[in-house]
Amino acid sequence: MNRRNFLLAGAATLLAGSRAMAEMKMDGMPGMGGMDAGHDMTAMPGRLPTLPAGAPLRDLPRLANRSVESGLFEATLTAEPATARFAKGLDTRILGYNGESPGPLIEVTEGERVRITFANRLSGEQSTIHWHGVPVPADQDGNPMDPVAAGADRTYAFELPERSAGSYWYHPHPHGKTAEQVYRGLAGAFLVKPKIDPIPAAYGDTALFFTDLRLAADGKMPESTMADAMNGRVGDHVLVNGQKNPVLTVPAHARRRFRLFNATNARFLRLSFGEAPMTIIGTDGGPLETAVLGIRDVLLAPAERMEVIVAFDKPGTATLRTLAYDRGWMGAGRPNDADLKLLTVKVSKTPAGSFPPLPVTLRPIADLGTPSVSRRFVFGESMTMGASGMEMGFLINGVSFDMNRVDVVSKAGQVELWEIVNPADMDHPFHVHGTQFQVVETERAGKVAKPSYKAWKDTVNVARGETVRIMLRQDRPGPRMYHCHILEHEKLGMMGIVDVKA
Ligand SMILES: [Cu+2]
Repeated sequence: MNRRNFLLAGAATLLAGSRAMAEMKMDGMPGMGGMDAGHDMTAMPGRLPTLPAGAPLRDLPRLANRSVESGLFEATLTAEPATARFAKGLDTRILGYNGESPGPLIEVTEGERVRITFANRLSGEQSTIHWHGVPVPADQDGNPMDPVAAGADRTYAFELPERSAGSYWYHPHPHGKTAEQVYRGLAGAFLVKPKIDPIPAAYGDTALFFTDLRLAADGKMPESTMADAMNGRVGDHVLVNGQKNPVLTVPAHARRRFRLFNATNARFLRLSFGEAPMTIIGTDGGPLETAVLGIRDVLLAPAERMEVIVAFDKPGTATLRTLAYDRGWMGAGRPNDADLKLLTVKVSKTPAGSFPPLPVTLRPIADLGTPSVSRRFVFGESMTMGASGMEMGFLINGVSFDMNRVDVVSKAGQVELWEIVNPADMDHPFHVHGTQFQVVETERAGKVAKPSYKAWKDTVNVARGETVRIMLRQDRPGPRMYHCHILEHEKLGMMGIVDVKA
């Protein structure tokens, strides 16, 4: 899919709100032949590889700190082709950080300085590292405008502010190649620990990093199809820490802390531990003010994170599984997203030691005050005939991303109200670089709903037909990206630049 062709193709046919028409057109269109190749399970019965399940849940490998200086974290991340074995007897070529996918977990503490040298050893492709959600200066944030050429190195350096503890992640963000580099394996967890953790250590601290793998019969990751371009690439296997449905064993009455990361390109994960209730303690930007108890399921759109405590009171098996969620799908081949078993928790009969209660308050979350500027961002989807057949475009305020265009000029320290409007056919998770925001309200069919708790977030799902209003403030100058985190939509234009002036 070539965005330039799309732009040259002339006036786009705006199809927002006319899904039926889109589906009709997709059916007999030239250039649509490969739409579901390698993806539709029913088309090739028994031929796609099965992945072994049931191994003990592994901890993510950790990125070692090579610095001897206290308060400094120093390491190298090398992006390079690697080989993984997901299915028995089949080697899969992937992209890894330091040979691993997911990449090594980075664990640092608020107040520390970070110096990570990125070595780009991808063949012939530029890349960057974007520190998703981490408060870093604009020129250290791996924007597409600051590419690292194949074969080159660059060092990212930043200092983690006090009270920046949270569950963040890192992934490439080069122009036009983000989606492919991520689905081929480049993504990792970035934990910023608080100096004093309000969550009792007895709860543990387990990262569950979700990725979405598609394997062809020969063990290769197939190229993306037209359906992937439209809907985002959804795989056939949702993996946890690179494993299919691994097993975690806990004692009876255990309380466990999980950090959930949706690092998939386009998979919406509505997650439940079944009978075991969840308590939400944190979101994208770190801890909530107070824990939210008695939660049965949570929706994590692509790029969102959440921290939860799960109570395992019943001996037996508790399964982390997906529940149905309709995120809007164009054309045929809508994947099954319900009842995928992601993690099996075996709860033994032997009771654990005691679990101290959660503190009543976790931390204060300040109000941002009254906004002095309001802005409106409207998502759009378009379809045009180009030289190579039908081409999709994804737009914000009617335009496709242009690296050389500033879409919004803002001012450091200014409180703004952003209204994100989605009249289109699919949900679009909206992400802003450089800051955390608070969701003010969500509007659907004239009905306004306030969020049930206050939280810092860097990604919010804007469901089709919805308007989401967020309040934010950028504290540091420089250009920042905002975009849909279905990475194929980002690639096809659903991104803009806000230039923050000092
Ligand atoms: Cu999108």
